[in-house]
Amino acid sequence: MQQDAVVEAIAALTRRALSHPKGAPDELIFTVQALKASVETIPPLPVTVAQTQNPNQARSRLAEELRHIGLSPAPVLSLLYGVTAMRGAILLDADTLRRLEPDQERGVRASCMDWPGPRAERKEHALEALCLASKVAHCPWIVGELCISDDPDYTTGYFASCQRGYVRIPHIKEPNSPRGGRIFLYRGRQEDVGACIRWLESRPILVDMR
Ligand code: PML
Ligand code: MG
Repeated sequence: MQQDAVVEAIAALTRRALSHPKGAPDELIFTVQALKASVETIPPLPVTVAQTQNPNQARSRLAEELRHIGLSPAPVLSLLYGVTAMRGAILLDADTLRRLEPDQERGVRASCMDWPGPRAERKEHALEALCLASKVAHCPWIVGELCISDDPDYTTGYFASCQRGYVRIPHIKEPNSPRGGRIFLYRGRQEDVGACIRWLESRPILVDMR
């Protein structure tokens, strides 16, 4: 039964990758691992929707969210709006503004999270992002996350943190823009960066979306 579910999940992911709006993939890589740690179940972040009508308003809203968590927006936003084509997120020290990813081309990929229940065949941007953002906000060293989708035709982004919840931000970029990426804001000791990255990449989390 579980084996059938693994086969079906890989088939569904393959179909999805082959019909991605960014075109045909160069390669598909799947990793199937037995879990070593127990799975933690967490609630999703509460969702609100900003009333932004265009990219300027969206950028101002992101700035406002950064100020709420005590950060100066300009350097964080210029980094976010400069990102294209990273597989993972930028891990940014919220206090020193130093980038902490060991490989800056790849970034840090939040992974190993899911929600129980059926899945649509095509990418469900908002649900998948809420699942990821809920895991990331739950990470002990992360104080906030900013996201612009790198899918050219998807123009809703978000800011997320435990304090502010999941704030959807419509019209964050112009349609057909290749721009997009994520920033995870880190607060902690330099010697804990490795533990934070392992937590984001491999701690198994279920987000109870019901
Ligand atoms: C939303 O609709 O709530 C934001 C979704 C962001 C999707 C990011 C991505 O493409 O991975
Ligand atoms: Mg993407």
